[in-house]
Amino acid sequence: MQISPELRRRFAEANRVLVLTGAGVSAESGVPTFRGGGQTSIWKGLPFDVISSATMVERDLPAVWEWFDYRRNVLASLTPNAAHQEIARWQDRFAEFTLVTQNVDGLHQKAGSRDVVELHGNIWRARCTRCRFSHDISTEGKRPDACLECGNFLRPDVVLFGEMLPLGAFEFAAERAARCELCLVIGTSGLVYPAAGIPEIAKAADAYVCEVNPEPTPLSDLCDEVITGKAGEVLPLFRS
Ligand code: BV8
Repeated sequence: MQISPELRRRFAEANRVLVLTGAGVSAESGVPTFRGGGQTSIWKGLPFDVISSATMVERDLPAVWEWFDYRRNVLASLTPNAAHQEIARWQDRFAEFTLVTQNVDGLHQKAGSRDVVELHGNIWRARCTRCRFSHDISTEGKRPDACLECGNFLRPDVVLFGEMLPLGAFEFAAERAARCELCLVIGTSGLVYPAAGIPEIAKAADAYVCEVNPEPTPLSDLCDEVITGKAGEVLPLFRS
């Protein structure tokens, strides 16, 4: 498991860098991934992409809340790992640094990363199903039963399957991907779109694309370099 001299040179010389992360970057913090098995891939007999879907919000909002309350409880005691910390160190190292994440766990921000582009929202927020007012539910204790503004139902402020991404988030990430010189794809199975399209945009714009993952993904073939390993072990190697 090592970083090629080419990648080390590019990392040292780059002005514009984009990082795309997925659930794998939080795995070493103890956050179960979606597709690596683990106890979250099936919830009460429903595959996670069914419970985490737009139709379930209409069909059974209490079940959706039960799933997200469970996940918030799992996340509450977890902390950023070496991968989150290394990425946070890159924040001010480049003229233009863009961190795009598919994760909803907030661990990048906890590690000190700023201006994180959250393509799939954030589990520590709830939004009103009617007026879209956003509520912070990151503190301990009970979340509000209803919107504090208009009294309607709240839902997790997370993008579920079949739902549009937050307005402008993907467009901004795509614009940065089209300008970056180096794109690091860390801990994602590359299966969910439009997020998985970000490295494709970088590649089409002649960026050097590098994947960090213990196993191959559908994105591996488009990458200039694949580092097979865990993010928490690989990313500190960029330091030396
Ligand atoms: C959209 C939030 C436009 C909720 C998530 C039918 C109708 C509508 C859309 C579609 C459709 N059919 C297909 C689509 C598109 C769909 C999609 O892509 N489906 C896929 C599955 C085929 N996309 C959407 O629906 C998106 N919206 O397209 O809107 C639209 C709208 C309406 C109608 C038409 C079009 C919305 C997608 C967002 C869904 N929400 N999550 C929640 O969190 O519960 S997606 C979910 O998957 C998570 O957010 C997760 O982040 C994301 C991607 O997974 P990964 O992050 O990659 O995680 P995964 O577990 O898969 O992989 C982990 C990787 O880490 C592995 O490779 C593993 O090897 C590696 N790893 C493990 N340990 C480590 C490691 N790597 C490094 N270090 C380690 N230690």
